[in-house]
Amino acid sequence: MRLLIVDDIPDNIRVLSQMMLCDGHEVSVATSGRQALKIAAASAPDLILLDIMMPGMDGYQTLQALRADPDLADIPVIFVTALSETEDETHGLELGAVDYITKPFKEAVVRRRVQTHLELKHQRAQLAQLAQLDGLTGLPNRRAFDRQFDLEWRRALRLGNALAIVMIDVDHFKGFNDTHGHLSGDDCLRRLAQILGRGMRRAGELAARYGGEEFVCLLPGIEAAGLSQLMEQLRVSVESEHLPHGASSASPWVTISLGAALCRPRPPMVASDLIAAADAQLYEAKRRGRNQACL
Ligand code: GH3
Ligand code: MG
Ligand code: MG
Ligand code: MG
Repeated sequence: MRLLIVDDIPDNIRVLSQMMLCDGHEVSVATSGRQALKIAAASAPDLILLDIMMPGMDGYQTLQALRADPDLADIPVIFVTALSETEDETHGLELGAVDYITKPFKEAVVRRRVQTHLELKHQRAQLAQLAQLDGLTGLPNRRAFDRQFDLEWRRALRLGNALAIVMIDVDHFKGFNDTHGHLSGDDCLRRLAQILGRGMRRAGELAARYGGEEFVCLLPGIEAAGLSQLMEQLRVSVESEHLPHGASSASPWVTISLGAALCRPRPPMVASDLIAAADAQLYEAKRRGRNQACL
């Protein structure tokens, strides 16, 4: 794990660095608040050990500046300081420090506390990642899609770029479940997720599970011809897996219907308009007999 040690007194830095290096951590150091902010931005440390009394920007101000920067706000900070009054400590904790250690400190205790906060940081990162994934298929989930869609929508609005989404629904999936059972249905969804995930080739393209047996693809910067081609590729790659269906009017195999919408976002359009348009096209693909794409 990467640690940033911030203290204006080189001897203090040396003592802390040696302890942390002994525990196998990577260490970078800063001797002022300003320098700490620069290094934190450049090296994204997992934890910061921060002195309070420093000339110029003190530790409290440094922590406030970290909290104000969305890229740095989540880095846990432990104050390591000679200030031992109750008010100093509560102030530091109120500002958002995860811990407060007073000098002179006991080495073993500092090492243990650092270890604890690094573990917590690691667990938080794992949870944050899990919260973005669909448990069945491993694809990004609806929450991840919504977030990415919002980002891409605003980017397209700003730059005048095209943005497309494709809504995908498995044909007669209720019949599939009734015929093969829900566990086979789950396997089928996993296979489809793999195929759709592999179909995303360009940077920024995303396939997600939208819910139930519905998937969605987010395609920034794509043009109509490329979009039609991609949808046909996805449709064919699913059908040619030859997953036996047995209860579909569309094909002996498992198939999907696709509906797409593409636009260059501009006011007063909103992101949900694109979803609604793709949904309407999906409905049309179903109406025309399924196993096809509409744009
Ligand atoms: P259509 O071609 O019109 O889309 O017909 P359909 O039967 O696929 O449509 P409908 O929405 O009636 O049924 C969707 C089915 O998908 C019903 C539900 O049991 C099944 N389903 C949704 N999520 C899951 C899942 O996670 N696992 C399994 N096995 N089935 C699911
Ligand atoms: Mg100091
Ligand atoms: Mg459905
Ligand atoms: Mg369906």
